[in-house]
Amino acid sequence: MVNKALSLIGVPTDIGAGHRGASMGPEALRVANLAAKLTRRGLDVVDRGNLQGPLNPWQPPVNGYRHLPEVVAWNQAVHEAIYAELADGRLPIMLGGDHCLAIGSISAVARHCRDTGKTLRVLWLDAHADFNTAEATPSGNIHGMPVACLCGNGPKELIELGGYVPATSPAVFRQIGIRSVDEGEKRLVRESQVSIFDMRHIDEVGMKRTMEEALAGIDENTHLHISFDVDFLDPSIAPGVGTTVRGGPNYREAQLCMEMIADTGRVGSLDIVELNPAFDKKNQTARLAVDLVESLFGKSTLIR
Ligand SMILES: [Mn+2]
Repeated sequence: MVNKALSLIGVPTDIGAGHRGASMGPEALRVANLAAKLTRRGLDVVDRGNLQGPLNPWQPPVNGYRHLPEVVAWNQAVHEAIYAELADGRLPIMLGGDHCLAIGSISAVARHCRDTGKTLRVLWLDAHADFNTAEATPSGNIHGMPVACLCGNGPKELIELGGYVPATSPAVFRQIGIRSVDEGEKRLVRESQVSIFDMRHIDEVGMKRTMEEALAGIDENTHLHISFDVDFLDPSIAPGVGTTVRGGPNYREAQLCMEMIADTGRVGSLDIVELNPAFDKKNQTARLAVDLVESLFGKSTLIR
């Protein structure tokens, strides 16, 4: 049975991204009525407002990282906020913000799982593997590095953020929808043996079997964290992201993905990241994200 007490936490920053604008994501999700739509599903939703942190100084990389001190500050705030909600028995939904913020959120979820003896499983819905390092990154943008950092491969300040190194391991991740991996990153992904269901896999076996595989082994002790990068979706339906990559899941595939996750009843925390209203058309991508999140919390055509 999924936790019915939800807390929305806005994190208005694009500090780890290569384009400005994801800082407007939390407000776009609110404008698209996220809280009211979840409340209508019978959930107890509290909007905690926005976290605060440093402005984006828009500087070039230093030693392979852009804005590292600012990324650390934002992620510390995220870690504390998410950990507090989980400790309070609530289900946190982080409204990003760019994907570097998953370092703070997932390190907090991993810490909560250690506290409570739960088994963590992370579903990483994304066009990108986000497994870059300072050596492999073409840009220095830390939103391309969160999975590596969470697995202990990154700058000390970020890998130590949750007080436990590494915060988690490649074995907890299932990456779905991947279709853009940088050259150096390909080797890192392979060496880590992180489980990736790329678009070719989805093309070959379909979304249904892909999700059965990604969800295999989940039991009543599993804490399921969903890290939903909106660029997971095909850009024809979701133009409001900074880094579009064509050939993503279509509307029906995305719905099936969310519905099958909902069916497990094990969702314990969620990130919604990389929504960029500066690239969107009349907030359509925010509305689509809200629609999919409703399905993630059990909206379906029929009573099942
Ligand atoms: Mn991402």
